[in-house]
Amino acid sequence: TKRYKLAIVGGGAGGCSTAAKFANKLGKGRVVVIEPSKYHYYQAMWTFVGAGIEEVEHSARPMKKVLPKAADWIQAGAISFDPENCSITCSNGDKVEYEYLVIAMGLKLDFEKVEGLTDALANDDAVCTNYTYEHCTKTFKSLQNFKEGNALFTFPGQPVKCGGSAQAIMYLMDDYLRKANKRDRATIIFKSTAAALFGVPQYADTLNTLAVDRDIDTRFGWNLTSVNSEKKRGDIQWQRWRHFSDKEVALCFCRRGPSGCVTSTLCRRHRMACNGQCAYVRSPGYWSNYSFLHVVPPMMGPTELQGSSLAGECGFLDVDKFTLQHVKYPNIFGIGDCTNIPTSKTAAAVACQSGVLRRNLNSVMEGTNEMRKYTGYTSCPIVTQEGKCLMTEFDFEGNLLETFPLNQATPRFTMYHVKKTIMPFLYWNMLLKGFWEGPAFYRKMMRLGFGR
Ligand code: FAD
Ligand code: UQ1
Repeated sequence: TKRYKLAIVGGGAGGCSTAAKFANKLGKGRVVVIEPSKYHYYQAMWTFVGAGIEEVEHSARPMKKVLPKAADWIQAGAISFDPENCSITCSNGDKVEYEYLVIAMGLKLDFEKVEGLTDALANDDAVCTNYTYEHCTKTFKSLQNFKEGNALFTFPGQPVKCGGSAQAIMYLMDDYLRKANKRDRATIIFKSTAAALFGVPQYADTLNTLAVDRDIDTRFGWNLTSVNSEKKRGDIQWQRWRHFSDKEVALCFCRRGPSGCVTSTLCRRHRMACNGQCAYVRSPGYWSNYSFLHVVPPMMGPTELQGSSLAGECGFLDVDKFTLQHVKYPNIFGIGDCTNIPTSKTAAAVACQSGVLRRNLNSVMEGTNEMRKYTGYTSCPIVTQEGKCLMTEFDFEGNLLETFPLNQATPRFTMYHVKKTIMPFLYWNMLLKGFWEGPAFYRKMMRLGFGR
């Protein structure tokens, strides 16, 4: 058994930045990071890898290089938690006891939930996903191999990390096919469990217009349940996910047809005039075929938390969404994708949370209990073509928290530059080293201290 002042489970964006903040402060040998992976991944780059714009190797660095030297690293997974006795068992047999614990294990991709998907990803040239290091290079190959037919893009039920990536690769494929003079051979379809392209109306509006302009068909309320890659051109099965209430479809923009919402082209003029039916999509059956299929796998809370007193109902770490402190155990905090904080799961959210966590964990260690509150800040950059990006930024309520003094609801080259060049630098050199706690300071500065 090893004893530490602070144990951190996970060395991803959240774990690594937290370790950097506390390792020097608490001193050598007092902080441990429990993390099984040999490499740390900058996942936000995978969208570009899938589109053939970046090299996959640039998204990985050895874990040893990114974790702070002053912290110990146990290269193993945490397999069980005993929060009553402040101890953790690791997959290599080590037992760790802690005074304080930060859980930053990320989330699990649940490929098995879609029947046949694992097999199709391994064996069908037309099926791909940008959501793992191993698969994202295949996306570009599938794209290059595409000849004609349906190009389908899925979006599973929530929670989904960086939901914008599901459509970014679609816009990049559209762009690629146009440049290759092949766009007229493709029917591009976004088939989503959600009710709209985005949960924030200002951004959804831009994306809807864009989908109309670029002849992209959007179908809401559908969930991919199985992929049959044995058949020649592939068959996939869908499940009616759910019908949406009037309130939900207020965000959704109608496809006008003779009976309201049955045609497959979005109507720009009527997009606000939804009569509450537009989640009902006419379907020739529950099966469709594909010549290209980009899947966003279903996601779930870390398996090691399931059934423990740490997880909430949905299987994610049960923390207070404002303070990031565990609801039952005051010496435990959570950060990032593994938590049940109701905001869009992104590295941008992790950055902002890391500042709140630093202050609040310090307060608890010092016994002052002065707690800062997380606003829910998150940012999801949606690349809309090579050279253009929509930089979304918002809080728990969907209020905009935009950094730049421009209209961010317009896709811009400057924002593409931010996503492509500035973000990797910020991620590796600032966030992981504990120096980047989100753009709040710059946002306020740009507004000369006025506004949110
Ligand atoms: P992760 O960074 O995933 O780290 C979790 C760590 O926990 C991993 O290192 C893992 O090995 C470790 N772990 C797992 N199980 C255990 C265990 N049992 N014990 C110990 N350790 C364990 N975010 C943005 O802000 N902007 C973007 O543009 C963006 N684009 C994205 C594009 C794609 C394709 C994807 C997949 C994600 C994107 N994201 C983006 C989301 C972002 O990558 C995540 O939200 C972020 O990495 C979350 O950080 P985390 O620390 O919670 O989890
Ligand atoms: C961000 O802070 C961040 O973490 C480093 C990302 O991860 C890659 C992001 O994608 C974004 C958009 C932010 C937010 C920062 C700004 C300046 C909008």
